[in-house]
Amino acid sequence: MQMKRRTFIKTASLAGAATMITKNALSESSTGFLSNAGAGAKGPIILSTWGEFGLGVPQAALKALESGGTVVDAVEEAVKVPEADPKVRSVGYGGYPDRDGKVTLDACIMDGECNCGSVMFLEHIMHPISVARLVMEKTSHVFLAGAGALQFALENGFKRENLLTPESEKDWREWMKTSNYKPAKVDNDNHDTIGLLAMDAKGNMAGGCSTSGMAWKIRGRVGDSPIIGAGLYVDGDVGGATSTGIGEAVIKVAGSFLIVELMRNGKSPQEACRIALERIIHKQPKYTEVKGFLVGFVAMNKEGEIGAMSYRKGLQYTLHRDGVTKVYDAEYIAK
Ligand code: SD4
Repeated sequence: MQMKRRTFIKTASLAGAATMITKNALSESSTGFLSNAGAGAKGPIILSTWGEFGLGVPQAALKALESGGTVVDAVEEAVKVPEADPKVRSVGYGGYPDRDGKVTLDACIMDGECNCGSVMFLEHIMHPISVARLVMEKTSHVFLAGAGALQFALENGFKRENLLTPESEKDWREWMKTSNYKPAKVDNDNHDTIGLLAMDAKGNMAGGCSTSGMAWKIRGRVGDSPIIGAGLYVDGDVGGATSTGIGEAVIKVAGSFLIVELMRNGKSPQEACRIALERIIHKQPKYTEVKGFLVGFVAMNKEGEIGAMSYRKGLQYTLHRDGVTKVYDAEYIAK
């Protein structure tokens, strides 16, 4: 069974002692993006899309920072958590395959100096975020795709693995009975990319994004997640943004770059997320007619203020700040 988002809302101390509270109780005080840390606030702050990936995500980032790692280490370690989790059917190992039954992965990573690396249409490698990091740090390129990305990973010591779990294969075979592919629809079957932004105690920022993309996608399809400027953008002078949902809609407006530029021009992260969503709908109103259409962004500026917003109700985000980790419901714009 795919792990259902919104099943549990969790809050935890920095030490990781988790307490469950009810969704309603949290929703009533769900003002994570409003109670900003204030000017000059510094990390560690860890902000990521969705709540279902669990507390292990921010904890992995914090552990990396506590043991002297960089903010890029923190991003990589955090993103590796859902990549390795077979219960997460939308990222890495256990992700749903394309319509031909092959798991193909997209990921990218970026730091505050605009160093970045990305892999797309990558097969057989459990941690695409680590390959993306290697592209960033060991090559003069930004994107590696498909067979070339796999070759690069294998040459650099990554293990070739079968990423299709029996559970995902079973669901794919079930889907094959009807082969009903609706790429504009996001639901519990085909979404939940991890997009993550981190700031360390000195205010250094980095971000990462990783996904198996839309379930049952056309073979070769690449979404927004590995596209620098669409699924992720970070500029340490300003802040960062990352996305989840229908990648095509995000690519069409260069969503994450747009949000960073709006913040550069004085918008708050929350305002910037809203404007980017409105831009999508303004340019592509057909999306409003698609049942279940969902695009969402999370953003953070260099002051440590955060934003999170989706087109439709349903996006959650996980925020670690001031020693506390909580899952929040994001605001949404659809009436
Ligand atoms: C994609 N944006 O491949 C990804 C999918 C996703 O939550 O985010 N799902 O288009």
